[in-house]
Amino acid sequence: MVEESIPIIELLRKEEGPILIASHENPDADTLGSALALYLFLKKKGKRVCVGCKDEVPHFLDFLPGAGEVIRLPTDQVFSLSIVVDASGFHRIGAEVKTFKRARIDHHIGGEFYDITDYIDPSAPSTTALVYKLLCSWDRSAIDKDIAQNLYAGLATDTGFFKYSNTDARTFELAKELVEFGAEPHWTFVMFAERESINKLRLLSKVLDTLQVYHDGLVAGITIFDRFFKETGCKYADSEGLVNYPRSLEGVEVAYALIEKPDEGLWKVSLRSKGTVDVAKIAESLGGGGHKHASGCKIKARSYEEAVDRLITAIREGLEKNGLVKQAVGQAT
Ligand SMILES: [Mn+2]
Repeated sequence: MVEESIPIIELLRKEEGPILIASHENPDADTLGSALALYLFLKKKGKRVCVGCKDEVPHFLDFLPGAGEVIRLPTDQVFSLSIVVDASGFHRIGAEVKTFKRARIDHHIGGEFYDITDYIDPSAPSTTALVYKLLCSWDRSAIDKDIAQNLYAGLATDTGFFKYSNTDARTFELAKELVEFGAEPHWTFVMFAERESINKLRLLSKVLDTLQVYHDGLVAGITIFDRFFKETGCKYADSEGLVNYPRSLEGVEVAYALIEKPDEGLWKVSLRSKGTVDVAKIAESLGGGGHKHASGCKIKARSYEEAVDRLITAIREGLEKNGLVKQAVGQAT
């Protein structure tokens, strides 16, 4: 294997001041797995390092090695260098970070750039895949079971447990190496798939009742009203992954989940594509972003009807671009 030079390694090697590794808000396994793996590695290298997240570590991620060491953001501490992982920029941390230098490690297209030391590769299946490359180039011998487990969790979940279109031979090669370092595939799956609470299943039941289908079954979506959380005792983090239910319908090209956030006066949207339609472009047209097959945005609207209307209009434009539906008569081109 040819070792590529990764500039952020030199930056980290020289860094003597306190370092913060930050996940994005409402963390998933890729952002938190990346942050924890890098944090555990840097600790071994004798660095002064913290791992931070705006939110409390959610139940579904509490098994990640080192999860108990995550500090809540914001904090009064001033950092010399802060790195945001698996996010398009520092705004995705959702909390203020006091820092002299900033850097980003990510596999999203676009986003903010802070310095040439940013390590961004949209072809990577997960951010943990990039962190793994970074750690291998720096010091393979310092990768242990806990680090590998964090990296594997991000890789497994960002590929839908090796089912999504970002899964290829390199993904399995990477998974194999992480398993050789001690990551446990079965245990990881059990931790993610077989620890649901009764509250979460009650939430699912309410959410499935909201299923809507548009454009002859090409589009399907669900809505998670804020009252559902109150009625079931669920938290916002429990909405993670629910978009996969409308996605599972036969014939669907674009699936969405619309989540009411009355505290912010907006609706949060998760979009998924089964392959043809680029949902990153749809999200971008609404001020968001993401990948071709998974993206998100926020819609400011006074009512549910207005939010759905704007979302379905944007999705329709995406379908038109791919020739899946005819352009409406009289519509501007
Ligand atoms: Mn990711």
